[in-house]
Amino acid sequence: MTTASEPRSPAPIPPEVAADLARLPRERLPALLRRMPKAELHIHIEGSLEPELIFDLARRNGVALPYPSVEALRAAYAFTDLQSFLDIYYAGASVLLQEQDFFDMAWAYFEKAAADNVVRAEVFFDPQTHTERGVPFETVIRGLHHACQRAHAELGISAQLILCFLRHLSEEDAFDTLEQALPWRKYFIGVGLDSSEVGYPPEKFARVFARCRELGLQVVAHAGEEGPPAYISSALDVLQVQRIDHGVRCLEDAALVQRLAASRMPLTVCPLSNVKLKVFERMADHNLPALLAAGLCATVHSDDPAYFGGYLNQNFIDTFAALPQLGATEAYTLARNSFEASFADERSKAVWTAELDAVLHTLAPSRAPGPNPTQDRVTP
Ligand code: ES4
Ligand code: ZN
Repeated sequence: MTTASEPRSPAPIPPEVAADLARLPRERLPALLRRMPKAELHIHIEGSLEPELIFDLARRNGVALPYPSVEALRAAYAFTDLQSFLDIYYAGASVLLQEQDFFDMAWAYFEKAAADNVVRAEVFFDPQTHTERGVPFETVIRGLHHACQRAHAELGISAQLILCFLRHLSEEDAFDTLEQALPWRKYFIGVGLDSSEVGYPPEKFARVFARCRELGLQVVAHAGEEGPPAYISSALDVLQVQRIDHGVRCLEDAALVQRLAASRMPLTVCPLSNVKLKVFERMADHNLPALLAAGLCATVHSDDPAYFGGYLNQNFIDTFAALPQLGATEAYTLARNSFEASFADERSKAVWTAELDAVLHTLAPSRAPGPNPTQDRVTP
């Protein structure tokens, strides 16, 4: 049996892959980033709601918006911290009322994900944002599930849902949400913890997460985005999570870094989000290179792409453009880490890894021809 404390190592990079990585010229790095198959493990589906769709749904549902136009709404996306974003994010979600609305939102996301070569998506949703407004849980999950099914059938994306509890609400409220979700147990693979972090430590949700683990659900939690490294430690110790969402503040605690690296605990890092919410002032200040250099299983994701300036490929492109320490080996490692960190079955992971290796091989210039015996032969 595997335990969380058992040391684990990353799969080594095979020599043929290492040779392709070494030959890839820097100018082909953007093509590699775009064309790599990858897993999206940190996307809030409500954060994929584009202003145009917010306005369409408001019109369709007769909801009044406090902004006169798409442009005015977009202009309000100037955040100073996590809370300033969440206020606008929850307001945007208020246009979602019918099952079709949830389907339309998720389908629009999956079309974008397919264009970014996402082969696996583990999608967060926030039921309490909707049930609090009187939208039945069933309406939310039916619409999202239908979009996941269609994403698999029509786009070849393996898509699953993860239910997030809002940490600014009570544990009792989370238990109540879990109760409403259980008839739909087959429609989601796990639970997460999101919303305002500072002042709402993981300990608050110890009992509901214990219940979720008993039910066989996968468990993840946001920690160490704005909150201190101690929140990462308690997400591990108290909630016994299998991934940390964000986790970038772990570098403030060397012993924690050791622990995360030794256990290959994934950190689902969202670079554009971190810059927009001022976790880092500029992309050039992001600690992703340091996380990778420390041997951590970091991955790159998009968080709330409609609000933070781009989807998955944009996160990769902007991050690598601003951080010259990141090259082809880091790109490959991030894609591999995304499969390793996903909750998909091992067979699917092996298929995606082989596809990744094939994309890299196509982009790497072919080897210089070796000595050819027929050419060396002296013809009379
Ligand atoms: C979130 Cl960036 C972020 N952090 C915490 N909770 C969230 N919910 C949606 N986006
Ligand atoms: Zn998030």
